[in-house]
Amino acid sequence: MSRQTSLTQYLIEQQREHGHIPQELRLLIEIVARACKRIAIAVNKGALGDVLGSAGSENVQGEVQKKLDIIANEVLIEANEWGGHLAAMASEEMDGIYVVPNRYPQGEYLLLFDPLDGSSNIDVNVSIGTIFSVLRKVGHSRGVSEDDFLQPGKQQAAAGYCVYGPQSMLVLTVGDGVAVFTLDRETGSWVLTQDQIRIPEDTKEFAINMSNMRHWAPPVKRYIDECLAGSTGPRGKDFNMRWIASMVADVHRILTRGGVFMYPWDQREPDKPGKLRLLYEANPMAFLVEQAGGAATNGVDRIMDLKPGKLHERVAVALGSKNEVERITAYHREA
Ligand code: FBP
Ligand code: AFP
Repeated sequence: MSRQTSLTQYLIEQQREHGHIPQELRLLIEIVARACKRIAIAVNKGALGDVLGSAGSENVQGEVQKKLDIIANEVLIEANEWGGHLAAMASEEMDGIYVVPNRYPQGEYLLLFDPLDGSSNIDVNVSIGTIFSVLRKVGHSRGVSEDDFLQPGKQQAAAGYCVYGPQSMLVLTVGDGVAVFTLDRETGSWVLTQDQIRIPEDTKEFAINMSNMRHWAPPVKRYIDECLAGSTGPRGKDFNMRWIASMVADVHRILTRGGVFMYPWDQREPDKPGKLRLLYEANPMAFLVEQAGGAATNGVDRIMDLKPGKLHERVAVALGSKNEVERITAYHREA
């Protein structure tokens, strides 16, 4: 039997041989991965663990919280607060930042997460996930504030997601390509199953919520119209469409076989740049996609160059196969 590489081994090699990550970051990622394992177990139990359905509360963006949103948020906080590697955490499900309590040592890192992405899929047994991003606290000021989190995505030290689907998988970048780990339920280990994954530069597959078509801006409409025109249209090829409505699952497909994912601005809420959150969703996914050779923009600018103005900032997203994202971006610039 060939020897398997565990997440721990992979991270130790990244630390020791490649010098990519300090020990504190390695330990922090291991704790996040352990928390994701607990969330995976809760997701798998479903109704048997009484984790389905609404919690009867709303988050800061006015969205109804599911029980699993709250459970996953608590699991991530509990697992990470005592480790000594973090100064604070921020979550899509919490109004403000969560500063590591005084009873624990404070570290230099900041952890951001969407504890349970794809909430509308929880109760229908479709893939959902956890997305996370790690920043280093810059400057040596004592204490930590929301401002410390407002860094552009290009400053991320690590990012990843865990997808809870037919298999639970952890997809990670520490800035040295993208590695995929599959949860071995018998041994409880994250096992490396793919490394240095690459997104093909061209694709014939797009993912967008087509029911919003009439609300899109002209460049997005133009791009999708051209895809839909098929082999006799300007693109000269037939496109396929996929929309899982879990960003984690849609991005996972794109990392696996290419494609483009879009959640654009729409005219119903003209003052809102998009639906997805820059710090918890767009930045970590952009880091992964770029590390796999793809691209990620808000239609005009590279997502990871954007300077966040606030914690729960939203952003339009176009990411995936490089040549398609460049085409979408060019259409926006021409407009
Ligand atoms: P949540 O954070 O509320 O789960 O919203 C994010 C998300 O579920 C993405 O994962 C997904 O791509 C998108 O919303 C689906 O949106 P829609 O329901 O408009 O298709
Ligand atoms: P398979 O039997 O080849 O899996 O096809 C059935 C199916 O996957 C079904 O489950 C889906 O609803 C449908 O095909 C998807 O079809 P498109 O690929 O045309 O979207």
